[in-house]
Amino acid sequence: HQCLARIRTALERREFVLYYQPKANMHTGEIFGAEALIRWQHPERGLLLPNAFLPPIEGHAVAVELGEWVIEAALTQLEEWHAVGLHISVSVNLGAYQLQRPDFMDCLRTLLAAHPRVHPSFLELEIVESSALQDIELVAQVINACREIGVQFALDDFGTGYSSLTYLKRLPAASLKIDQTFVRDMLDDPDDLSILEGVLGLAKAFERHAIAEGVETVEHGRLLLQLGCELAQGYGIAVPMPGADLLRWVSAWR
Ligand code: G
Ligand code: G
Ligand code: MN
Ligand code: NA
Repeated sequence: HQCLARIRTALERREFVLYYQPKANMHTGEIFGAEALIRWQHPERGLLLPNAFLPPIEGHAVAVELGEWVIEAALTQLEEWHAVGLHISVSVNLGAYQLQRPDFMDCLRTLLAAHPRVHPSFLELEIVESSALQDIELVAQVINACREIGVQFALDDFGTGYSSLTYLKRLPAASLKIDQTFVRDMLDDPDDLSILEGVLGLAKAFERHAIAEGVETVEHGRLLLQLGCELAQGYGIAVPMPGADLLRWVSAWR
């Protein structure tokens, strides 16, 4: 549990930062949002990716504190961007555990109230779909409560969890993020292309937005547009970058 204490110290020392990966509408060229991705600027080990420090703290109180810090930091960044005329939305990744805590809505409302200049509709919460949801009904209630105040939801890594279709059916999330594994190989692998087409059909039938992740090349983008998928995120558009770089990047885009 040295690890848990070290994370808490890192929070106090402000060693965490959010990187942002732009999301584009490939049809209009608009940058409509960005996904916040946490990094740890570790004084000895350098910039650490979430897989290096999130899994060991999952389910511990400090993970909740870190999750709250992420939402707080994203709202602060939104406030700054909106003040300079960059009216994009930000999505943050939420562990299933955090979402199912009884005080989650209170906590979210408190964070939003501290940032009155940001309309809640600019905040989106991504549920990492591969993490098991203990109580789907509770999560559905949380999504509905969020919808009432304007906060959006997306099912992340859609298609890779063991109960994607149940989640699609039971959770009223506005968007599906198509997992990058399907997108990456769709040009060469007919199975992945079929899955992609199937997910796009489901998104349409259930009236959800579909956003393709892992769009790495122009060819990927072109095929996605042919299939009717306009929204995309991936290295082919931009890699995740510090918040301070994003405004400049958006100005130079196209
Ligand atoms: O940015 P990167 O590719 O290293 O992210 C790896 C994984 O970490 C992704 O699956 C992403 O969902 C997750 N992740 C990134 N930032 C956060 C965060 O702030 N909170 C949680 N719970 N997961 C995150
Ligand atoms: O939350 P999620 O699991 O979707 O996190 C997205 C992760 O994928 C981030 O760690 C991000 O750095 C990474 N990523 C984003 N775009 C691309 C891409 O085009 N290719 C690959 N290989 N990884 C990407
Ligand atoms: Mn995500
Ligand atoms: Na994802």
